[in-house]
Amino acid sequence: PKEKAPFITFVLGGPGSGKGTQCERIVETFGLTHLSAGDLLRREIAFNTKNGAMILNLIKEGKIVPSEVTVKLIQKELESSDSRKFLIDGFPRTEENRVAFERIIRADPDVVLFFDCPEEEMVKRVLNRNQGRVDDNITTMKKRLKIFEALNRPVIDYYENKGKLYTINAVGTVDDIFQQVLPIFSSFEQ
Ligand code: UP5
Ligand code: MG
Repeated sequence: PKEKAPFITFVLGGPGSGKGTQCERIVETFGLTHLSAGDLLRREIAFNTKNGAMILNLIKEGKIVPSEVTVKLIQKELESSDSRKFLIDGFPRTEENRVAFERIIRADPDVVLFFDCPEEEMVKRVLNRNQGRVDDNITTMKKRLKIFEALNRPVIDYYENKGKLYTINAVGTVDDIFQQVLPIFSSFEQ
């Protein structure tokens, strides 16, 4: 008999909306395995793999890495993990990403979280982060916001129409925001 499909959550939201921060809280409380697409891509840059330089150039411009590359990195993590519950953070960013995931991984998300945050708040958070990310500067941040609005909105609308989207008001303290996230995962625990 075929193994039961994994429980997959996509975590969406603009740059600096708090995806990574909330994922850490979800991991602590519910034990899901966190896969950040951005972190997987930055790891390729750090290890100077064959796609590293190309990825760096795209991230500096806030542009989207080819779906094939990102999906393959996610696939490797899914397949090498013993976990059956995953948080996929910062992916899919485009309709093309979404379709590539469905084609290559042959799975659909069970839950899609959307951290809804005003642009001025996202800009403030990103510019205050100070962790040396090559894309945390005002010029790149403006590009990231533009690309988010243009390309991620259709993905959000797609999951809204499928009834899988949970929109979270991403303004407030980390705790306030997590209080909105808690009941979503509680409802999926048996
Ligand atoms: N912070 C968090 N919560 C806060 C709160 N409630 N109040 C005040 N401050 C709060 O948070 C950002 C900052 O805000 C942190 O300093 C945090 O302490 C503080 P974080 O949780 O890091 O937000 P997050 O949404 O994860 O922001 P991030 O910058 O990681 O989002 P992006 O979506 O921009 O970054 P990502 O790493 O996903 O992608 C980077 C780039 O990689 C993309 O621009 C793109 O070029 C490329 N990419 C692809 O091409 N394809 C992919 O599939 C994924 C990425
Ligand atoms: Mg992040």
